Amino acid sequence: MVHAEQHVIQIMEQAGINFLATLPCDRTKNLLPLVHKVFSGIELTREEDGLGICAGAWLAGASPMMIIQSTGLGNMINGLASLNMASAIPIPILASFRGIYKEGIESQIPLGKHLPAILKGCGIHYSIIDEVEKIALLSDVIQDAYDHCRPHVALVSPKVWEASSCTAWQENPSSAIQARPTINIEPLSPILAPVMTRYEAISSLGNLLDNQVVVANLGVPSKELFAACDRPLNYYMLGSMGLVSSIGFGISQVTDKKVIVLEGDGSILMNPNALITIGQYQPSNLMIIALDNACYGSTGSQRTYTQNRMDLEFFARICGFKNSTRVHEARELNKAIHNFEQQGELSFIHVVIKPGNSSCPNIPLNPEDITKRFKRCLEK
Ligand SMILES: Cc1ncc(C[n+]2csc(CCOP(=O)(O)OP(=O)(O)O)c2C)c(N)n1
Repeated sequence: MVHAEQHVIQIMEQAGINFLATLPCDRTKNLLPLVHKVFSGIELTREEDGLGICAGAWLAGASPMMIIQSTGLGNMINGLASLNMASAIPIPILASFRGIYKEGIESQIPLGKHLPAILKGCGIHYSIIDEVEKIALLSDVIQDAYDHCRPHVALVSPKVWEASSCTAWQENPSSAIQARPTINIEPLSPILAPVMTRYEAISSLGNLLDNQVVVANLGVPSKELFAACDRPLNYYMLGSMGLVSSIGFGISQVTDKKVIVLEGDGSILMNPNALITIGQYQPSNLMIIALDNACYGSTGSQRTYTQNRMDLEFFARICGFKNSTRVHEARELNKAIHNFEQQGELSFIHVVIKPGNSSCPNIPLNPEDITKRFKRCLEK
């Protein structure tokens, strides 16, 4: 007899899924080891991060899907709306629907009870799979997400797995009992007073770009990149603050091209999970350029914590970016990028810059057009 878990895998295979992002729920603990054997993918540390990673993978030509706990949807609403819906990026999501069926954890109940109404209110499509006989609906969920380039959530009740005799999770003993490697950090160079503006740093990139992908942080950084050197291989992020490195990472998992991410300090501090996950996977074609003006430059230059104690290069190092450097001038920045081109190793460049925005106009393209133009060019 085919378990519910095997049935889900068959549906995913038939639908052409080839990239996965997951975060565990107790109720999917038998499904997870099985799907990770069949599909390549990423084990997440926060669900919203998965939206960025899957969006990047899709932009580069993959067919991603997410498997999460329904509580994670609470962490994803902004990403679903301002990235997937605004830019017409598909994502089918299997969410283990907690808080509604034989729930033993009281804290699951308030969100679970209201989740369908929350999704409906946000215009996010969902389907409820509350019986094992309804698993085939997952196929429609995946097809709808891809046909209409939008998110579609399958809320899968714990009842669906109840009768399954699958015990896959027990076959995977945790390796946590083994000794773990210690991380030694070499002393880092000092953070000096900034001399360059963000626009000067971004403009200096222009001459170095050939067929690399560039993904730019939301707000003024995207506008400045557009003004300095617009090209179809630039992806301008217009919402989903914190997901720029996640998108770049997702792209790097599917393309052989070099991927450059223009990060911001506020953005990294909003989603440090992105660097944590990237450090685990060590994509050799990814470079993150962190443009650190120690403030939320795009919204009025309110200070961020990089002004004091929070050293982004140090943080990147402990996340696993062995190849990192700190620069203050355009000449050093260009040299660091050149080194990345030569070495082909996961890299992090901490660029210490002055606050201040140039007076660039808005990008005259809507999110959907930016997405279409970029995807077409990347898939060529
Ligand atoms: C979830 C969310 N919170 C707040 C904002 C408002 N916002 C837009 S850009 C931005 C500042 C980004 O700062 P940083 O990443 O350091 O880039 P900078 O503009 O300084 O280059 C903020 C707070 C938002 N768009 N989304």
